[in-house]
Amino acid sequence: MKKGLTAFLIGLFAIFPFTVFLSSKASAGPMVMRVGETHAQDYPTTKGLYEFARLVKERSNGRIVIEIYHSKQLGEERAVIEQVQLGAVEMTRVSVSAASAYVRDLDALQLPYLYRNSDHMWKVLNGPIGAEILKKLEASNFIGTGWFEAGSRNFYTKRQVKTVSDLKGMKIRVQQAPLMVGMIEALGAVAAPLPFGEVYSALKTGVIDGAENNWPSYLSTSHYEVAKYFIVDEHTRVPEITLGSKKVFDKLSKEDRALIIKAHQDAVPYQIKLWNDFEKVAEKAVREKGSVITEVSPAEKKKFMDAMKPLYDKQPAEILAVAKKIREVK
Ligand code: BDP
Repeated sequence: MKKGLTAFLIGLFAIFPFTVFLSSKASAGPMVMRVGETHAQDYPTTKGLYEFARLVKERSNGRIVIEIYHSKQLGEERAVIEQVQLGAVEMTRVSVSAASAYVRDLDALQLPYLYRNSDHMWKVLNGPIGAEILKKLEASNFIGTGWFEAGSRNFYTKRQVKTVSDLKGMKIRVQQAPLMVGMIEALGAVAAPLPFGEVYSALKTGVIDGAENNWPSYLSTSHYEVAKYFIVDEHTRVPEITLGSKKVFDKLSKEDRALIIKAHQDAVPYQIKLWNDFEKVAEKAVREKGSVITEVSPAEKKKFMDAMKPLYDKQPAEILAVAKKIREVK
């Protein structure tokens, strides 16, 4: 018995330093930050995140590792945003629309027919207006680490839409964001705010008559199979945003925080390039697969724009003030 105890104690002392070594090694291991992403692994936005992760790893000498959970592995956007807000998930890349349900200041960046083109949007995002809006996210427990390109959005439907009045009474899926619901109502259509992953079956079963998105998403989700009429009305340009959890970021050193934000910024030109290339590929692909594409004349586009006026009229003064500043950016 005594012998046994001695052997046990010797054994314990023998492994003690080893366990201490192991546990100290574990705490000195890389800091892992998970990023939720709704799109597939090969989608341009997901590839932008991989570039961001590569830069973070390289610049932190492997101390910070960004892991990308693509294809909704962590859940639909709204659910992951809530996890990030609570600090249960470190980061997520979402559409500004999805995030706007939590931070209404973001509405100023997604109003219909706001930007002249992508360059104009990037001047705004990279300038003081973008910086100020990122700062405002902190009050809601988010750290905005940066933006990505997502082109412009268009309607696609199960029966052909050629004019703005054809949309009247149609049930159209939008993102779960008050501004987007308002946009559909301004067109005299019925808004169906649904998670992204539910749109295919809702179109297929006829629960909705249409949806709206950019060319890449129309292709990647196979929505073109169940809503073959696409109208190039370009009603809104909604940037993507990567959100970090303030609870998590507050534990980082100032330097590491800056390193992450800079790495995201430096991944942007790569993501934009991939985006622009894939937008063309996606457009060509859906045309070849039989989608019927309706171009919009300048006169008809003006009607789309005019239809959005009641939506603008409903916006709070602060949002309209930012929209005005955005329009003034040359
Ligand atoms: C895509 C965005 C994605 C959104 C989706 C949607 O990249 O983040 O979830 O639209 O409509 O363009 O929900």
